[in-house]
Amino acid sequence: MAPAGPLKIGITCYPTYGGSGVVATELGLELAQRGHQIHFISYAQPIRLNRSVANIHYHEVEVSRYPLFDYPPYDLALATRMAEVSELYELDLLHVHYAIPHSVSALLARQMLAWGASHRKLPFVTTLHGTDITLVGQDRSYLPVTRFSIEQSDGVTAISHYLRERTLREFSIPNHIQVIHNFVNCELYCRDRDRGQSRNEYAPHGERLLVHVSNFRPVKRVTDVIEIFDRVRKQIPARLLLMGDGPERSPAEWLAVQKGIRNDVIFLGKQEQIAEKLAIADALLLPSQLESFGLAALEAMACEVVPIATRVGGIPEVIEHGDTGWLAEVGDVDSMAAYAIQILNDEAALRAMGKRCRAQARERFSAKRIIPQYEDFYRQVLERSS
Ligand code: GMT
Repeated sequence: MAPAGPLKIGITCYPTYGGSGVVATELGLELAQRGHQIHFISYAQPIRLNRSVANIHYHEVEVSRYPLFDYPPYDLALATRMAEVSELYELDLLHVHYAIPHSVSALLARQMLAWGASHRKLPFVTTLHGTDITLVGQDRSYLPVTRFSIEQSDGVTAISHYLRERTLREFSIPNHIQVIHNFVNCELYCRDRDRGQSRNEYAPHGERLLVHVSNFRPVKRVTDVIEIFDRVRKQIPARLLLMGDGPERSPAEWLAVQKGIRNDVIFLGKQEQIAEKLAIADALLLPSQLESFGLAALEAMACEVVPIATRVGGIPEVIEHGDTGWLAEVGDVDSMAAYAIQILNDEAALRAMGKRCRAQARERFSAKRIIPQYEDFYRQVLERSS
């Protein structure tokens, strides 16, 4: 029987700036607010866990360094800590975000506890986020172990229908995969000018403000962001804010210099409080090669910021072309610029679309709507495993 009241859940994720870590952390915070006991188990404190909150606990995974270990075995240290924390705090289940290597560690932890003196049951849920399937999982050196650990999971969720279909197709796994879309906290992500950074600081002469948020990996096509902005900038006074950092930042900076628009392109680096900056923008540029969901677009939409993105992966599940943003083919910077110019030139249409974006975020992707889906899913998993 699944426990009737609050659950004790261990959450593991990449604690740095990736979208999966953000989703895992926000999920933990939302669950804690609903009275569940949440135990984060990771090598560093998740970045958005920057305040002390009731019902949240953090357990750091220490990885021993030894001269023999050219590659310190984090996966094993994680499995050990998962088993230890589960036993000490009597966890009901583990929820791992991003299959590699977290679901392998969870599988080991489950085996260790089942084998141990207490014969404890420790079911685990794996949430697939994207590159764990679409890029990393396709690498032959990871594929068999990733497929195995997904198959062995007691429950599997995917953040979009696109990712679910692709996983079933390319991994040929027999599991049921439940789609639970990503969510946004609409109280935090909103167009609240008093709380936010002043728009004047970035757009002192009433320029339009465009924004991009990512980890600046090649899949994000950050140089396309600059190309789009350059075209927009030729037609209307505008400035561009870029949040995040990664390998494509330097090529993007150089392109902005070459185009002669360096002064209107502001690289802010990694930001902890992106809601405040999103809340002052007009449009978001997300010209990615692939997005299984596109959390940045959803967070922008909650702030009434119109997303202009590529028609790839799970993005069409989030943005309705022409109604709550604009979609174009990968690399079609001319079309994306044309959409931006059209909407930014029409204040009434921009604000009306912004309102529809927020309505869509609230109605389909709010934390209030999505978190109960996870709670139900946990209880189903616990029922099945009892
Ligand atoms: O690739 C990234 O942007 C990071 C990656 C992650 O797992 O940290 O993001 C994936 O998960 C996000 C949260 O669920 C999704 O919003 C992103 O679309 C997805 N990225 C890709 O599919 C490329």
